[in-house]
Amino acid sequence: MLESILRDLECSARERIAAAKAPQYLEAVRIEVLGRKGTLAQISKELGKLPPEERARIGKLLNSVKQNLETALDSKKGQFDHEALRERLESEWVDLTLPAPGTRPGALHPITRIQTEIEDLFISLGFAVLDGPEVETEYNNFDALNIPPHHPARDMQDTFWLTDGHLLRTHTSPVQVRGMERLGPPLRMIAPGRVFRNEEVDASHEHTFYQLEGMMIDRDVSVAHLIFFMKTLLSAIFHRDVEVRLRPGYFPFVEPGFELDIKCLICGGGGCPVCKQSGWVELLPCGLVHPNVLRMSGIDPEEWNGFAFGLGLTRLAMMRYGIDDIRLLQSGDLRCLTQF
Ligand code: FA5
Repeated sequence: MLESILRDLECSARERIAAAKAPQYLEAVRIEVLGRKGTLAQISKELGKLPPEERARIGKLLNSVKQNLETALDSKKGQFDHEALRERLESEWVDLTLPAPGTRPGALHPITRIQTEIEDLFISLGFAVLDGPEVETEYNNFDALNIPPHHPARDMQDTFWLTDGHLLRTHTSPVQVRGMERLGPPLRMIAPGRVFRNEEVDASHEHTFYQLEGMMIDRDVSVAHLIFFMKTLLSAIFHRDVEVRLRPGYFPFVEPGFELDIKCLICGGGGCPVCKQSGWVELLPCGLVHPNVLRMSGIDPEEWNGFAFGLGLTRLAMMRYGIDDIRLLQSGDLRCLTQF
């Protein structure tokens, strides 16, 4: 009688274990069948009433049912644990090769974009793109450009001097000197780069900004060539007609010298802090290269002449993109930069 009860018990408990959908069902079976007050515990109380051989046989059977059910419970629990782990791994799986959520792809800085466009244009016109150091000699930055010591033109460009007598270049014009000395005539070159001036910062003046120097040395170069290249440059940048004015400008390294101004595209010429209420922005000083400058770089001015210009690249970026404060361009403020 106890034997068939035990076998039925094992059978039905096994069925319940096999059918369990969650760990709590297993726990219910464990308490009900194997617990201290469970069915097996109650059956084992009945053992004492049996004759000795029967007691030993049923006792053995009871132990084996208990062990079988414990094994079945453990194995089913193992299945649940495995399943839970798999689900967790699936839900927490991270593909480390994917871009992090919320990051935006980078883009070229507006100044870099304009610089690249101008480089492409001048390369297509047969110009070389030259580079020069930001820490320059006094000779290349001033003397070789016909600005000897104590020349008043030095005051036009407040200079950051280094303790060893070098300086942070105040313009990209020293790259002209390097180009003439290294490559000689005929020469077509541009030189974009960062320059530094110890001056008060406002909406249109930075202490660190970008220029793009240009120079062409050949035979019989005239102001007409200069104007042609400047017009080609501006229409390639603005893709539309922009109003410009050419007025005499003084730079010791050119003769004649000009200032090419552009009608302020921030205010349309009405007056604003960028153009200092004048309606015009100084953008592109230029002129025919002074014979002294050619001579100092070992070029015979009787045979060669040329033009040079020094474009304010940072200001050009302001005009092109309608940026009304130069300080925004190098502020690193993503609210500004992500608009381009
Ligand atoms: C020069 O630097 C000359 N080397 C340019 C030149 C080259 C003239 C070759 C003739 C022949 P200037 O100091 O004017 O010139 O500066 C040139 C341009 O740089 C200006 O027209 C302006 O657009 C820009 N610029 C000058 N100062 C600043 C500043 N503080 N912040 C931003 N842009 C400036």
